[in-house]
Amino acid sequence: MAVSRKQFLQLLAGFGLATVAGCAKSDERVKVGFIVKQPEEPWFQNEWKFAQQAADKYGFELIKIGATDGDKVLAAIDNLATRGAGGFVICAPNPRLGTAIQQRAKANDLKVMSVDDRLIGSNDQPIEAIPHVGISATKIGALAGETIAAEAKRRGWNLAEVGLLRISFDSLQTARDRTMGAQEALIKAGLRPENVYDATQRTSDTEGGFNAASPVLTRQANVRHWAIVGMNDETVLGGVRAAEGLGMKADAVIACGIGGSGTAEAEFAKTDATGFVATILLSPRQHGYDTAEAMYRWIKEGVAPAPLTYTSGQVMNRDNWQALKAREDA
Ligand code: FCA
Repeated sequence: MAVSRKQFLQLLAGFGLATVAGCAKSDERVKVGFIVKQPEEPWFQNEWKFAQQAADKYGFELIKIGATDGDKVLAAIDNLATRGAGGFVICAPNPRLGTAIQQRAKANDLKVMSVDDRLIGSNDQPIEAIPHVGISATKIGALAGETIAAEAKRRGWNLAEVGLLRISFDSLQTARDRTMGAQEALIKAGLRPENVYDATQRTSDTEGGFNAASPVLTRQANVRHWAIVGMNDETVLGGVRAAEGLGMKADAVIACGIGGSGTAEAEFAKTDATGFVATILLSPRQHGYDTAEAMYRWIKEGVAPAPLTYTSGQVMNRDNWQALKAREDA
C-alpha cells in the first residue's frame, strides 16, 4: 500500500517516534496552505495579507507559496504535506491542472479549495467537488462596461464611433466572462459590434497587456476614441500605456480595470488623470480571509466550505478610492 510522506510521519508519531524522524515534538497548530499563481501581483499579495489576518485570529499557521507553473504547484502540494498542512487554498497558474491538483491533494490527504480561477477536470467541466470562491465575472465585467459608457456620455463621445479594445485571455473562463460582460454592456449602450478589436494576451500582467494591445492599436490608426477592457487592472493598464506610447492621451482613452489593488491605487494617486478612469474593486478580504478561514474550519471542525461562492464588486475611481480602501482595511 502506498503511504504518503505525511501518513508516514503520522504513523511514526503514533509510535512515539516522531523525534526520530527529525520532527520536533508535534506542533498541534493547524496548518493551511495558500498557493497563488502570481505572487508578485498586488491582488495576490492582498489575498495573502487577509489570509494572514484569519491565521492570526484563529491561531493557525498560514503557509504561503507562489507557484507559477504546473511543476511548482505539484511540488508545493508535496511540500505542504511534508510540513503537516491539513489542506490548502489555490489559485492555479492553469485551471487545466485541476485533475492533477485534485489527485495530488488526495494522495497527500490534503483538503483543497480553489479561489479566483476555477479548476477544470478531464471532461473540460469545472470540478464541482472542489469548493470554489470566485468573482461574479460577467456582472463585474458588465459594470466595467457601464462605467466606461457613462464616462463616454459625460465626455460627449458618440459610442457608435468608439473602438473597444478587448484584451483577451479567453482560455481562462473568468477572464472571458469578465471581458465579454464588458463588451455586451458597451454594445447595449451603443457601441458597434464591428468596432470591437480583440487583442490576445499571453500573460496576465501589465507587460502582457501592453504587448497584446500595441499592434492592435497601431493597426487601427483611424480610431480616435478608445474604450479598453481586460481581465484585471494590470492588463488594462498595459493597454493604456500602449495607447499613450502611440500618442493617445487621457482624452482619447477610457479604460476600466478590474481588481482595485495597488496597481489601480498607484494610477489614481497620480496628479494628472490618465485614461485609466476607474476599476471595479473586488474583495481581497472575501477571497483571502474567508477562504483561509473556511479551510481552517474544514480541517479543524470537519465543516466543508460552501461548494460555490461568487463575490461582487463596486466602482472605484479617483474620487472615491481612498474612502473605499479605508473601509476595506478597517
Ligand atoms: C484572476 C486574475 C487576477 C485577479 C483574480 C480575482 O486570478 O488573474 O488578476 O483578477 O482573478
